[in-house]
Amino acid sequence: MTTVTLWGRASSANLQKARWALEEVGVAFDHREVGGRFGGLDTQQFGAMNPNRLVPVLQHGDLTLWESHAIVRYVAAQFGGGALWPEGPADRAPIDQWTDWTATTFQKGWIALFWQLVRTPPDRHDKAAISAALAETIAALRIMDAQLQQTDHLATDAFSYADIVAGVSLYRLTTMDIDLPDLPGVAAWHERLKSRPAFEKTVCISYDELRGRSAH
Ligand SMILES: N[C@@H](CCC(=O)N[C@@H](CS)C(=O)NCC(=O)O)C(=O)O
Repeated sequence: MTTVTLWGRASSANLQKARWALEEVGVAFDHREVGGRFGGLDTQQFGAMNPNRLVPVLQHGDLTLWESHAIVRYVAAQFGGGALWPEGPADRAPIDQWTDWTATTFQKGWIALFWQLVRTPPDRHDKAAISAALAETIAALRIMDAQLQQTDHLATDAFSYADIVAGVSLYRLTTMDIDLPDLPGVAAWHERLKSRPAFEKTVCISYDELRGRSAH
């Protein structure tokens, strides 16, 4: 069988999406930790794989792929057998919709919040930026909550790759020092995701190594 190699440190939220998807579909893969404290993104070899010098990168045979959502979609299409991304256009569309929304809207707030609260050293915390990012995150979570009060998972009742790309936020959002409003739909979804071994294994990971590391 053609080898699958996943490049990127386990503490990266974007790497976690790819790793979670690979674990869900049960394909064997070689995980090489690079980036952050591991370094290795400035080599010629890595630059040839991803000119952005960011993780994750996935290799499968002759294919080398970067951008976490494209990787997750490839894993779903290649190995998922319809489990993470069904075949029909109308079934796929809401999954793609929530995934694009995560990329363009949800992530903007929650990742900014994580950078402000965890990755920026406390003496450089910007209170205005923190409250703006928190407000943006809560506004997005309320949109998700309204949906999740109607469906068991983000796009439909069934688990899909949209749950992966958005769900990697949950461990961090619930362990950072922030006050979130009551979001019963999101809370029930979080409980459902916690029952998936791949979520526990790939997402519920300490991010202590990132504290105060605003450089990369
Ligand atoms: N849009 C890209 C963003 C990738 C990205 O920002 N990766 C970060 C980690 S989450 C990275 O490689 N940072 C440099 C490092 O870890 O050293 C994706 O979704 O894959």
